[in-house]
Amino acid sequence: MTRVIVDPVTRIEGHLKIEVEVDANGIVTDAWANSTMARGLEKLLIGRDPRDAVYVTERVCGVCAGSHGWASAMAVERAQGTTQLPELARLLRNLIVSAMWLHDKPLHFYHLSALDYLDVAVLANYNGSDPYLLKIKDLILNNDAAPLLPRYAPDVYSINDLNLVSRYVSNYLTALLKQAKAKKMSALFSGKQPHQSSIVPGGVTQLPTSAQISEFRMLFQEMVDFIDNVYLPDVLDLANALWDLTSSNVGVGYQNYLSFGGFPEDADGTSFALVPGLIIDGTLVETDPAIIEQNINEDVKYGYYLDSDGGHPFTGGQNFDLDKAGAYTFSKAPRYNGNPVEVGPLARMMVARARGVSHPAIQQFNDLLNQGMTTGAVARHAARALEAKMICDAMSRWLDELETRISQGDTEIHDTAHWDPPASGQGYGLIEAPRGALGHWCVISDQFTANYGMVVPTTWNVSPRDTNGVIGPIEKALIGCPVPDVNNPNNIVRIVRSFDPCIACAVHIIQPKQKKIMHLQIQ
Ligand code: NFE
Repeated sequence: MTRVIVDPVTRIEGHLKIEVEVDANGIVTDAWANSTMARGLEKLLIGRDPRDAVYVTERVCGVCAGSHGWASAMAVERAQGTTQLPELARLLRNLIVSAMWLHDKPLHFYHLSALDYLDVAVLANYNGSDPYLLKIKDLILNNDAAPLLPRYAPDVYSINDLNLVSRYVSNYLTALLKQAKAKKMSALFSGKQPHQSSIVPGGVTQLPTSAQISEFRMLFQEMVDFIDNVYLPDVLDLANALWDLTSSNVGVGYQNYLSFGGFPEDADGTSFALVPGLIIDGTLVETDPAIIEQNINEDVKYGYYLDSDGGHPFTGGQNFDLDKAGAYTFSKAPRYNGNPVEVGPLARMMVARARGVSHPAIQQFNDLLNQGMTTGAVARHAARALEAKMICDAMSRWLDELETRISQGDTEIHDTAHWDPPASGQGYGLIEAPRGALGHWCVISDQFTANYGMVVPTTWNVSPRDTNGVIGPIEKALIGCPVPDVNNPNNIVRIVRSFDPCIACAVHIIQPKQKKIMHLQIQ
């Protein structure tokens, strides 16, 4: 048995340490996911006005900030007893947040994971005329090409075809420019990005002008062209090139998948562009988010928390026990009725399939499964990319509807009756963030926040063992992973990054007076 440690897992958000045991045949037999930061963010909210939570929780992350703001606004709205919003508010929330999904998806593929599969050093032989690729060739020849070069030596799965590598690296650079455009789309309707300032309890604060809508539409069209003609073909061609990787079961995890439902399609938020549902052991067992919510608990046996911090998110806490015996991570272990559950694009795709949702992207995903693609690392990339098509189609509809409503004289973007929180009560907000199911839980007492809970997508995926010894989804996906060379555990980082973990979201940190909480040794 050999212990292999990857610490930190780079090219993700935040600090994650992965530890695995590899047997004599080069196969992973056990795994531990260790989130090396703590999140004290919820504590900041206690004693504050519940409406502050929209803007405080957004600061958890620079990528899915609007999703947190929205979940937080929903929690306060539900505490008021409403899920009804003005139609324009629904459409604008959908567009503000979905534009950030268009920013997020290429970011993950090109900048956080495609390089896992490429031998970028072959660009030293580049003979074309693209000035950017020539610049990168220069950097490679001068040994100065980080972060483009992979962390570990290329292996049998690494693509070293010069044409393919040139294409992906060139599009890596293009994607940087496109991301800025997607972010601008979101900022046009929300004041600014990455931390939007329009979504508040009761609706949104900004009705866009016709000039802003036109600019949004123009940028949207550019993003659709990029997704159709560059991003999607790049992801699917990579998936095909890596068919061996898929058929060898690399990264297949639990067949448990959860979606809370994303982007409401009606005013009371009961039908969704991305449908809700829960699959356990491959079977769809529930479709009602309100029932799913009641059966979520966080286990803290292996997290650095007081035992009393576990349980349902309405009653959980954030009190650290850094000397707890057996603990190895700052992540709690969310469970549905005791089951670890994968969340994210693959989970949404599996739920949509199980619910019989009809869309060409789902059909294409089905075709890939029928051709033998397993639900592992490459399937997560394929699902994430194909979902972009579903989002673009929905955005096109929302944009048309927004323009039609405004042209008919509708200006109602906020319901002031739902601005003031109740003196006491509690509510939850469940949505889909890019990385999966996101929930906020808010308890209000004497007009102020008495407790606040956030169970974010990465907390589900990166969760540790629970009281029953059941390992978390990423830990599970690592079991069986081939590691032919323990000094170059490429497949481990490929699997982990296919989940697109964001540790900043999962386990944020506060360091009062810069007091050192942990010392990290970079290996
Ligand atoms: Ni920091 Fe996030 C998303 C949320 S994390 S990116 O998507 O919520 O899991």
